[in-house]
Amino acid sequence: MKVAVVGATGMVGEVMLKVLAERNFPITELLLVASERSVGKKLKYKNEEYTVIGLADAVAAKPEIAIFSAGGGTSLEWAPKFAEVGTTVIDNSSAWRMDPTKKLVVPEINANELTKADKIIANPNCSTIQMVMALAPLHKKYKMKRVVVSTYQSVSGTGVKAVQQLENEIAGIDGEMAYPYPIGRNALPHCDVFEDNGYTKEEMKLAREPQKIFNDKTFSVTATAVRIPTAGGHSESVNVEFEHDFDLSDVRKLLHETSGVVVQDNTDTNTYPMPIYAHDKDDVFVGRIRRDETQPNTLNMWIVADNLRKGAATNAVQIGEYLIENNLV
Ligand code: A2P
Ligand code: 11C
Repeated sequence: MKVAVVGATGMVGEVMLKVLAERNFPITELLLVASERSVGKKLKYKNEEYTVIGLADAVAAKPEIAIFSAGGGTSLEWAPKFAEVGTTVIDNSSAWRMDPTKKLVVPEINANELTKADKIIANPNCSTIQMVMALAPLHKKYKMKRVVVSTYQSVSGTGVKAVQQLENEIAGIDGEMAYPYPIGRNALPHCDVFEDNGYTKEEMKLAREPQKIFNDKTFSVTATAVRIPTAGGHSESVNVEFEHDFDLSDVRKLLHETSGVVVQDNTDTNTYPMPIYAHDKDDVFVGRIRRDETQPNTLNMWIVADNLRKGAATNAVQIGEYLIENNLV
């Protein structure tokens, strides 16, 4: 496969290259693409040096697959240009996610919807992906009615500037601020921008994207997204009300049997998921699984994943793998 990585110099781009190499993605030619600022820069992939090229040159090279992580504006403008020359674009930005003509894919859940005609495929938001990975097997059996989620999101979700802000604060250095307030020793109930309804864009992604991924509007999600001073890895406290009653041991069994989900749940040994241990892992970790004792058919759990891995790069690469395995590119 001739593969382009658009946004290769960025934080997700770097993880994308790592994941592609680790999984031995079948690459015959690799195009590393970034903004004009980075053209000519050298990057390494599997110990070989590559020169960064611009978007126009990448389109002219007609790659079979282009994995984008270069912001929504770049995706809106350039994904259609790649699609026009026959490239299948897997886009990690929010640009196409809610477009009814585009699929929003978590491979373990709905890759079977993909066809050869899908030339722009959207990768969901990081906090959505880890949540739906744990909800999918439970929804299938017990049917969700309502989900209440509160997130604890790392600064890496915001980008390099935010990681730098946290590091500067820890080192006691005055520097550029990515957030309107200090993030060290703080918690900001503010991820992404505010919308007119008083929710943030991140919270609305958590509300809207799962319905599209499950192709089901019979359940609803309400969210509060909070930025905390962790370097990497998002955590979520999730409360789910089901239509049918469940058995806790069956919930654990279903999660345990789900590929890509790891149950870490033993209060006797203080075993529960935490972001430092999810770092650099592709799995979604679930723990603190317990019944909500205040109302029937309702479950509480704690979900953690590396937001740059399964939340972004790994999910995108898995979509690419599915396309290849099923002759869809
Ligand atoms: P560059 O490094 O040249 O700015 P991050 O999310 O870590 O900020 O990374 C964003 C990625 O998207 C980087 O690789 C960045 O390239 C790339 N990018 C940003 N704007 C554009 C653009 N207009 N055209 C192409 N790539 C872009
Ligand atoms: C965050 N979820 O942690 C964001 C980052 O829509 O892909 C990814 C934004 C997106 O702030």
